[in-house]
Amino acid sequence: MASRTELSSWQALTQHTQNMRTRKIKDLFSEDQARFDKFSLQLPHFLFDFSKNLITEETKSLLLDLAKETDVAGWRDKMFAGEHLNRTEDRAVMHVALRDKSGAPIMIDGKDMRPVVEGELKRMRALVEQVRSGEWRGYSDKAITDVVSIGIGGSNLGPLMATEALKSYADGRLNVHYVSNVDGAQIADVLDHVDPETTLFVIASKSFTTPETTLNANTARAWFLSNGGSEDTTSRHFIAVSSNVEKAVAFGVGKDNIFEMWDWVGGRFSLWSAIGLPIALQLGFELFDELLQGAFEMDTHFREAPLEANAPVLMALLGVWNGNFLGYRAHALLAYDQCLHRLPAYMQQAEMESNGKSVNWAGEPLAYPSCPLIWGEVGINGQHAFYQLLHQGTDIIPADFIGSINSTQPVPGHHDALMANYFAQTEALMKGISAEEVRADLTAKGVAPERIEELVPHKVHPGNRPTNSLLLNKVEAKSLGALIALYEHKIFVQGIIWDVHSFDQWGVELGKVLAAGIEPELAPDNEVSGKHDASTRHLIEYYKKAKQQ
Ligand code: G6Q
Repeated sequence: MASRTELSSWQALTQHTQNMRTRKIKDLFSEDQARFDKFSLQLPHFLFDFSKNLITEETKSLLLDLAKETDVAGWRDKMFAGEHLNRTEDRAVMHVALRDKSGAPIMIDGKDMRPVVEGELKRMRALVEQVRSGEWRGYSDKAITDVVSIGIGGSNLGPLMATEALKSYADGRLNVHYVSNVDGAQIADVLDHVDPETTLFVIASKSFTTPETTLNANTARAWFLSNGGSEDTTSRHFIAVSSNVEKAVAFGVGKDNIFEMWDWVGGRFSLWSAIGLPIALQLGFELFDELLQGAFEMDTHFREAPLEANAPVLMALLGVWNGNFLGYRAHALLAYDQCLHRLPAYMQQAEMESNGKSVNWAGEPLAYPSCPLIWGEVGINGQHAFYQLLHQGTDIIPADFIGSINSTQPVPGHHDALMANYFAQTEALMKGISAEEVRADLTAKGVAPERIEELVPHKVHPGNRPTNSLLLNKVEAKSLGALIALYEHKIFVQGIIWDVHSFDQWGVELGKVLAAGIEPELAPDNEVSGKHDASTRHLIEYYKKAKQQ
């Protein structure tokens, strides 16, 4: 297949970039009073404004040509039809099936999976109700008060992000804690704050072979057994979510306590499955179901809206425009809502693990960059930290600004103060401050002319820095579901355009095996392998020696 760079739409965009490089976004606004209407979309739970990008109607039309030439719509339909788009692992990519409320059959590998998916949701509901109502009892017949979710990566980031985002809706019936790091400090801290008699552990691991999770799960079980628990009562305190039932049983979780997930759900797309149990336990099943409902609404939009009014498609194309044609190699996610404080970490994984690839479907090196560096923070904190670089640094970093009209926890005077910054920053990043404006300002302040000339270059803000604004009505289960699904589909579309396999993660698999080889070498009596490079060998030896002193 021809490289993407040989497509006529790609070449037309390359050509078009030459004209656009000299343009200023702020001038595009002065030239077209209808710009906001042309470049924004009203979606069920939020407004998506992309007018502060360096684009014209011609840019949009050329980008849509690229989407058509790469057959984004055709590939989208193949994903929804259950084709094996995860080619290197030979699997379907069907996280959308987990939230499909249409009632239609969900065909995967020739089988209707709807009864299976709904059956598992039913089991989740039953468990959540039992635990939250107090019917589920611990070994000393007390009701559960705390849930400790043990899992890492895709089995942690989604549920953690969502429980943080929605915690203002929790009734406080259960406290949910997360353990992901193999650093014992994390599990030790959590175990210090829970009571073995009233704690339910959820071991979340699709493979059930992830060393970090296995070690944490073993530590949790040992702690349980040495604090009043027994083998006979383990089933009241340990449940598992996995596609590897055999391994979960071998660990000691009873079959009835194992919730299934399937190989057609990628880890980073799995919060909609039983991996989302901690979310449901904290919020109740109804709210978890609303999360699914919100995602389903976005799935429907992605499937049905024409490409020119399709939010995930447009968002993906804007990312391609900024990254591949304008050459901006990083993208920031800035959440102006405290409850979304884990969203950047979640999206870092979703985007970079999916599209951080350097060969195409045919296995050939890409002739263009794929996923940019994705990073971010809670916006207002970032303003007092790294926004300096966003405004005046040598790199231009496009950003998504995510804010809400209504706060989940209104405190008089706070929300408008927060949102004033949300609005101000995108305006400032676009407009910048010219030398003339700096001069006029300093002159009005009575600064001496020589001093003014000294200061001008330092106070100029070049502007022309692109941003998207996502304005939610409020962070609620449905809007959060829709927001996450928006990004999931953006990732899908970008993967198609970049011609990369978005649904495998061989770079993560490598990490899973490497440490296993080194760990035995850390034991005092064991040799450090001569196969290591000199740096790694010296570091290991230094560590071992220092530890023994
Ligand atoms: C996600 C990745 C990765 C995975 C973790 C945990 O897409 O594959 O982050 O989720 O490595 O894997 P397990 O769920 O198998 O423990």
